[in-house]
Amino acid sequence: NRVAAELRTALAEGQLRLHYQPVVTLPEGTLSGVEALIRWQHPERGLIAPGDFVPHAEATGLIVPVGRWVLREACRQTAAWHAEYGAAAPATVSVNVSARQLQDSRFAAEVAAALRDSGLPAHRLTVEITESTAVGGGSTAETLGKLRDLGVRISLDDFGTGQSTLTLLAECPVDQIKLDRSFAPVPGPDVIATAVVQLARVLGVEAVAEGVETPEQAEHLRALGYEQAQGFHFARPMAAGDIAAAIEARA
Ligand code: G
Ligand code: G
Ligand code: MN
Ligand code: NA
Repeated sequence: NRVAAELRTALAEGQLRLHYQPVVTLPEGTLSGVEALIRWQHPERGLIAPGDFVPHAEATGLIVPVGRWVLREACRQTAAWHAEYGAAAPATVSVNVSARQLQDSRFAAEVAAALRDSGLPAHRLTVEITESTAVGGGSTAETLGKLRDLGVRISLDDFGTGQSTLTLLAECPVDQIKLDRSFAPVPGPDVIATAVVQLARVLGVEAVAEGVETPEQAEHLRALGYEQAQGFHFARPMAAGDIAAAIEARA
């Protein structure tokens, strides 16, 4: 179809971009990592958000080459920040991956190649999966095991919204849980926010609160025990150059 053809052109002609949203520590607000988020700089339609093309890419299988580009670009950029800024650079980069990518038996080898070619140490890469990604079948479980063997970190995204997340945690060890942004509002359903941070502590994994938009939400989540957060209150997703400017402003 037309979108698929245009996406192939986008890949071939370099129209895809990555923006990076800071993840910060609570309560300090220090940069602890970034999440890479794809955009499409379309020649006629301007900057297109992932929600408007990632589903097409998934449906057509183009998410496999698109995701390969995302991974390589995120690793390259993060290695470059480390070369330039050392310890002031974001410690980790998180990359969202789709079920189709994890089902591809070549995925772990592609991750290994992206790390090797960029020089980024494996522990600086976090792969974000959702519940639906992780129960995708195929060689998914095997792939996740291979990624952990490489030393890549796994984060369970949008946590708290699914149906079988607890089963999943038992079967697939992760390094981080991201509380879905629907649980950030105060007053809100903080039974879930409380349970998730306690679960993370019991499992010995990091807990990140997402979608934090106000100082009240940040303080509330910190008081519950969240040690990291992400959201418009701290910073919006931004171009790589703006991340560099933010690092330089603090240095
Ligand atoms: O920026 P926005 O809120 O429109 O993002 C919508 C969704 O797109 C999010 O759930 C995010 O995880 C997903 N997304 C962003 N970048 C990527 C990417 O590089 N690959 C995949 N598979 N999903 C992405
Ligand atoms: O599904 P995932 O968690 O990967 O989605 C990340 C998306 O959430 C990004 O597209 C980002 O733009 C969006 N996002 C980040 N911070 C906030 C926030 O504080 N509020 C809202 N509503 N969306 C946010
Ligand atoms: Mn995510
Ligand atoms: Na999320």
